Amino acid sequence: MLVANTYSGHRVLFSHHHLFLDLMATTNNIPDLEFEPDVLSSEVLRHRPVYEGMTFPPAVRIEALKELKTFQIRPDDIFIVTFPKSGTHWVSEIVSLLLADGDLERVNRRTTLAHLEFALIDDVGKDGARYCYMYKMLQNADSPRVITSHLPYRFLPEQLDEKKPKIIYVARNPKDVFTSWFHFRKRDPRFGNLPWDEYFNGAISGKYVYGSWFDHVLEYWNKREKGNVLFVKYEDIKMNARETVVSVAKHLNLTPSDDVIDRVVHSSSLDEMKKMYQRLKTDNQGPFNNHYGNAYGSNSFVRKGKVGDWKNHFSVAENEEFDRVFQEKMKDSGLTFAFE
Ligand code: PPS
Repeated sequence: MLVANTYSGHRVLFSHHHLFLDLMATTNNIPDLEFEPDVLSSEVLRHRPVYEGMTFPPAVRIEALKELKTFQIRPDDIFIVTFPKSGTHWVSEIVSLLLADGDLERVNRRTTLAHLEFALIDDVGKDGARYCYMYKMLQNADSPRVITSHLPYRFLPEQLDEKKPKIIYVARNPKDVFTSWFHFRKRDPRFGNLPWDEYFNGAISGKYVYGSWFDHVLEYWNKREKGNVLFVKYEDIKMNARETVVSVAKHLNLTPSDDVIDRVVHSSSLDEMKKMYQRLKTDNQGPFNNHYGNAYGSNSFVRKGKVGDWKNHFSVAENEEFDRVFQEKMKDSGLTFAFE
């Protein structure tokens, strides 16, 4: 087995997000990195795999999706599941801060840097890139593991039903999800410069990775009555972060003091998270911290953080079309969102 700190000097990258991770700094406390002996060609790395009717980012390999079904769940695992751009990093930070009693210095972001289904890939785009699966690293991680994923439920490990770990599903109004994603994609040259209107048509028809926003969100919405699933809305955190922090803590059977709650609310605000990612980059902390700093610049996962940014992109006609589709797909679900 090859351990992380034998890779000093290598550059490792998440191909989906095109994230460069320097493995130069100390790599203490990081689960073992076990790179596969075979290599990936640049062709594979451009390819978006399709599995059981769904398209995935290049860093998600079909064999991993198959193996994931038997991933061993621990009852104290905490899953954060989202459709992309819905607040994954925000809620990961809230959960991680709660686990660290609100102490920023003690926060463990090791397992939240990527999604369960992703592979770390070195030298993306070059023939001979090697890969190592996130879920294999998670197998060795300390408990409690905070595990993030964009997977629809049917792709998640089978043991979820039996072990019933806590799941937090984060949903965001889809107009802002697509707007956020549009900006994120713009930073990745492999997507080309897709103009907004073309992007909009693909997004509304569920053409991109992880499929239809509507299907994704409704699947988890319909599981919300199950005791282990907490359904959280991005806009609710924006409106009243404290209330969300309290309900997340309750869901995780944590009993933080008022002081801890205050610190969690403070440190998970947009401005504080921006500072935190910038600091991680400046401090050149281990690879898992550098993920944040090096991915598309220091503010990769903290951009505007607003409700209603879609208004800067949607035309009147697009908005009407979107509202029609939204009404149709969501009718009878009882699920509503704040759009501004
Ligand atoms: S990813 O790539 O799917 O994991 O992205 P994800 O983390 O789910 O979503 C990124 C968006 O979440 C916003 N964000 C926040 N908003 C408010 N407060 C805080 N603290 C916060 N942290 C992240 C981030 O800015 C992205 O949204 P946009 O609209 O692009 O700003």
